[in-house]
Amino acid sequence: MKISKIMLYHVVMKLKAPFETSFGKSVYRHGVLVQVFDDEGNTGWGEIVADEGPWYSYETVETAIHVVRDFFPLLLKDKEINHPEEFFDLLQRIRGHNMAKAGVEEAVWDLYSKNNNEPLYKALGGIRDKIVSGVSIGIQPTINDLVKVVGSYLEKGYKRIKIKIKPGWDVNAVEAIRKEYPDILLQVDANAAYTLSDIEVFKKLDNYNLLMIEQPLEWDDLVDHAELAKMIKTPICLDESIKSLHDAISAFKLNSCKIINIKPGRVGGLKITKEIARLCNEKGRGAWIGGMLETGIGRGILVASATLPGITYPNDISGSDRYYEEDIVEPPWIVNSDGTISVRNKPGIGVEVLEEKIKEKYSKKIIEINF
Ligand code: OSB
Ligand code: MG
Repeated sequence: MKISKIMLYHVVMKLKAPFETSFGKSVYRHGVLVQVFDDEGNTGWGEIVADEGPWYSYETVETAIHVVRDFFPLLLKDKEINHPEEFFDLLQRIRGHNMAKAGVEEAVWDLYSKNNNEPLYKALGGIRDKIVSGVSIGIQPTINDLVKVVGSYLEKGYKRIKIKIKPGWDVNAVEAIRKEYPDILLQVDANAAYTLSDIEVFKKLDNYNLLMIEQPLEWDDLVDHAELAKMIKTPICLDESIKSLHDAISAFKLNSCKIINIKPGRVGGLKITKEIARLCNEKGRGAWIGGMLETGIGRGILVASATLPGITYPNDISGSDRYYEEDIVEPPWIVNSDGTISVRNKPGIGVEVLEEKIKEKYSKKIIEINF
C-alpha cells in the first residue's frame, strides 16, 4: 500500500472527573486522532496521545501536528509499504517525536489489518482474547475521597489499583488504602516527582506490599533509578524513562527497573511495543501496557497491544466509561465482571469510529494532508 492522505483531528474531550498527577491536573483531554488513506481509498485510525502542554513529555498537540504535516509527507510520499513493521524505519530521519510517529503508525496497522480482514491483535501476534484491566486513580481532594474512589472501582470489578503519588500524598495515601483493603493488588506512580534524597519515603512505602513503584525519579533518568533499586524492596517500574528499545536495553543492563510500563505512544508505535515486550520476556522482566486516557480508538490499540506475549502484569486500560460520558467508537470498551476487557474479533481495531461525532462535536481543528 501507499499512503495518499492523512487527516488529523485535534479533539478535546471533557473527562468525567479531573485527573490529577504530580505534573498537573487535566479537566479536558486533548489529543489528535489520525485517519490514514491508502491509494485505494481505504482508511485506518490511530491516536496521537500528546497532551495540550509538554508536561508528561516534550510533545504537545501542536508539535505533533507540525511534525506530521510538515515532515511526514517528505518521507512517506510514493513509498510502498508492504507491512506496518516497515513504517517506523521510514521515519528514521526524524529524531524523537514518538507520539506523532506512533499515532500514524497505529493507523497504518489498523488499515493493514482491515485490508487483510483480520483483527489487529492477530496481525500483531497477540496470544489472548481478553486482557487484564486496571485503573489509574488520580490525586483526590482528601484521603477519605481516595479510599472511597478505590472502593468504587473495586466494586466495578477492577482487579488492580494504581494511585498517583507526589510529595505529601504518598505514604499517608497508601496507608489509608491498605487499612481498608489489605490484600488488593496496589501500585503507585510518582510521575518523576522525587529524587534520591527522598529515600525515607521509599523505605516507608516498602512496608505496604506494593506491586511496584512507577517512575519515582527524573523523567529521563536511568542511573539514579538503578541506585534506588539497590536500596528498596519494592520493584521499580519505568514509564517516562523508556522512550525506545535502546532505553529498555540500557535500563536492564543498569538494573534500573524490573518492570516496564510500555506505552505504544511513548515508544513510537506498535513495532517497538512488540520489541520491548519481547525483550522483557527474554530477560525475565515484567511488562504491561500503559494508557494515556485514550479515546476508544487508542484504547483499541492498547487492548490489542496487551494481548502480546511478554505482557505479564495487569494493564492501565480501563473501560470507556471510566474516562468519558460517551466514547467516539461503537461499541465502547467495557470491563467484564471479572476485571478483563475482551478483544473484538472484527477486522482492525474492531470498533466503528463515529466520524460525524468526531468532526462535529469534538474537533477543535481538522488538518488535511495530501501527498
Ligand atoms: O503516568 O501512566 C501515567 C495518564 C496520562 C499521563 C500519564 C499517565 C497516565 C495514567 C492514566 O496513569 C492511565 C490510563 O489511561 O488510565
Ligand atoms: Mg506512569
